[in-house]
Amino acid sequence: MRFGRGRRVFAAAIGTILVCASVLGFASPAFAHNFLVSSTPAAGQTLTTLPSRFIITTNEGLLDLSGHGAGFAFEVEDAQHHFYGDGCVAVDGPSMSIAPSMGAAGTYRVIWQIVSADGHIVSNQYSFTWAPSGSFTPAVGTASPRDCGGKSGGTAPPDPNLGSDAAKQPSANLGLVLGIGGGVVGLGIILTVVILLAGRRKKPTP
Ligand SMILES: [Cu+2]
Repeated sequence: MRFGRGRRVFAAAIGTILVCASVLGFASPAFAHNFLVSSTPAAGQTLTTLPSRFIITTNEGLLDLSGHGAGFAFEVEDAQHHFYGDGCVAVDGPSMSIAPSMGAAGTYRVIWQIVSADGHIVSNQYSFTWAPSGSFTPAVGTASPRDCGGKSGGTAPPDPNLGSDAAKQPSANLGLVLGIGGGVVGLGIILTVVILLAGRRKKPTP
């Protein structure tokens, strides 16, 4: 059976679209990382009293495979680089929280790390101001952040439901996403050329 040039081009285009769609469709869930929706204390907030918990809330359920926050971290650091709290992270649905502990009034930084729904680790940080109203006894900070006796922090255990590569990947950045997107487009172009050349070669010689 012989295809006309128009049909070959059409077939090549359809093939390219199918390949790109399948690769993109497979790759995109790997980049659906949880993102911060709200927090206590909030970024830039001036905190005057201690809430019952410090909380980081993300857009969807977190992946706490160990059941005790392995891979999760919620560090509170003062301007002198002292850390507060025991580092024991409680994970509940889209949120993680710690028992609050604060030192003297001043500027503080929260450094947080979560395990996304897809098994990837995402981390970020923000600052807030601590200005306790009334009487407050400052806690004593530690030189390095506590990790709840080794239970929290570190890397997340690999998810048996995920491919081993996916579970070990660090958080994706825009460069990686663009790189893969570029690779997919490049693959599509190569595939189109190959199909067109193959079609041309099959042409019977006069
Ligand atoms: Cu991911």
